[in-house]
Amino acid sequence: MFDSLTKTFDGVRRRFAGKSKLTESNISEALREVRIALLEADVNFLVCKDFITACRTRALGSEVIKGVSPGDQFIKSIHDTLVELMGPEDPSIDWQKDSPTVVLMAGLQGSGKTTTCGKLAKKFLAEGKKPMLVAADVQRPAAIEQLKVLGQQVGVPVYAEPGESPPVICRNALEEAHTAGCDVVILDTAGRLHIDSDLMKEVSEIAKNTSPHEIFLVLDSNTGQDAVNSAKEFNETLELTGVIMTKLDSGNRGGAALSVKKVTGKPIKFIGVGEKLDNLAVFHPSRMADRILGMGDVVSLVEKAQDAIDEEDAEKAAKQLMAGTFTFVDFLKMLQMMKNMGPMKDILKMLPGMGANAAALDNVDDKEFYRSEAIIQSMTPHERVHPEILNMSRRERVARGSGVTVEQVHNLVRGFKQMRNQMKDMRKKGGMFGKMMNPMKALKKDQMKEVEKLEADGKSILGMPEFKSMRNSRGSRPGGKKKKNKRR
Ligand SMILES: Nc1nc2c(ncn2[C@@H]2O[C@H](COP(=O)(O)OP(=O)(O)O)[C@@H](O)[C@H]2O)c(=O)[nH]1
Ligand SMILES: [Mg+2]
Repeated sequence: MFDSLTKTFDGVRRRFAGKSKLTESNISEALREVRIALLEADVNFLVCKDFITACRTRALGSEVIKGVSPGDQFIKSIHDTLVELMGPEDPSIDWQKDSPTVVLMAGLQGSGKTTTCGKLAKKFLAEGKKPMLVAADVQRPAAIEQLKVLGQQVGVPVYAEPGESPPVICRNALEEAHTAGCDVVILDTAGRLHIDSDLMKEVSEIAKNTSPHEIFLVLDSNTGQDAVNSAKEFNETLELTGVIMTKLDSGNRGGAALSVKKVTGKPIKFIGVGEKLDNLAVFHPSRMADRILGMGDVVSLVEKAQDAIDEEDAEKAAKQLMAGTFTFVDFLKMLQMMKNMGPMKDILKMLPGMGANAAALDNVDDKEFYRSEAIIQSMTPHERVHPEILNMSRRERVARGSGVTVEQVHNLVRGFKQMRNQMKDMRKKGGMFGKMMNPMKALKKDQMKEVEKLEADGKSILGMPEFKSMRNSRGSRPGGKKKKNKRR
């Protein structure tokens, strides 16, 4: 959906590689690119203008956070501005206690009204409500049939009265709902290809006859500016209570999702993410912003990492790992830091590109971490620092002490040694360890290149970008720590 926007943001982030801080001029440059991308994604130009201004203010005013690079900081500003623009989150429904709750669905033809009626009925049913669907689109006989099929699939009654006018049908349906004991009535109205006065008259009359508690405008997110313009017109005629954006699973002009709240002042309540009946989701502005920025949940991951990991510890552990002086003492510390970040598979899922492998990630077992921890804790302090002395009888003792098999102790020691041996490789690629230690940093290939360049110039001692930015943020001199960690 947001492919081109996502690409731009990625490029903008790279653009900051090598810059030591956010300045008025590099922010302006980056924002110029963002503006073009937003307009191309069909974001309303007034919305775009305000957005850029808000981003600039936020980026300029953002505090320098230790260990966070200017590019990340800029993206975080964009993220927060996006959330502000699209939010707040509001999936509430004005449920009635004594009479059926009436939900009116309005929108252009083909926007997804009928489908969304079915989806809502399914959702409400699952929440313990008794929904009724009402076929108030009498323009096309097929429309009534379509709703009936959906009603059957969901298992809810569909009220239809062929030959009657929609406002009358809807009023009669409310009475029928009373009698049938239904507590939520969803009115599926007709749409035109374009807004015309007949359509508006009909839908306002339905509203007058039924006093809906919710009036949802259904918008096809692929129609970009048109969606926003029609939203404006519907909003002027009807007392909209919310918007449902459909087809967010397809197309690439997602700009409407960014503009509609600002233009109408009405929240996006739900989103349609497919043709199936359960492809309806609550709209989360923050998740949407993550998606637009194309970073999985990397923003929250960074926040999480910053809370959980003591940077000094992380830096020290990783330095030792690089220098080959990494011991089980450090390994234990690392396991504990990772544990603080939450379940491993949740962490991994947040990394860009990992979400798609969610099923595979379910096999990641946190017990493994606890087991490793127990094994290390059963080692003597001397063994932890000198793993090479772990002979068979020592391993047997450790196994007994930690309640595992000797085989499991072997595995841990083997894994630990492999990890040390793979250092050279990690040094080149940033590696998984780097990602754990400081996820966002390790993902930035451009920064890696830059570090490699520095190294080639003899200016950097550590191959992982996170140290560079950490060091920079502390103001220490590049190259000042060369060969500090000598082999013992
Ligand atoms: N991919 C996708 N298709 C959708 C979504 N919602 C509706 N559609 C499709 O859009 C078309 C028009 O939907 P319909 O409910 O008949 O629109 P209406 O004219 O407003 O009632 C149908 O082919 C639906 O299957 C969605 O969220 N994603
Ligand atoms: Mg329809």
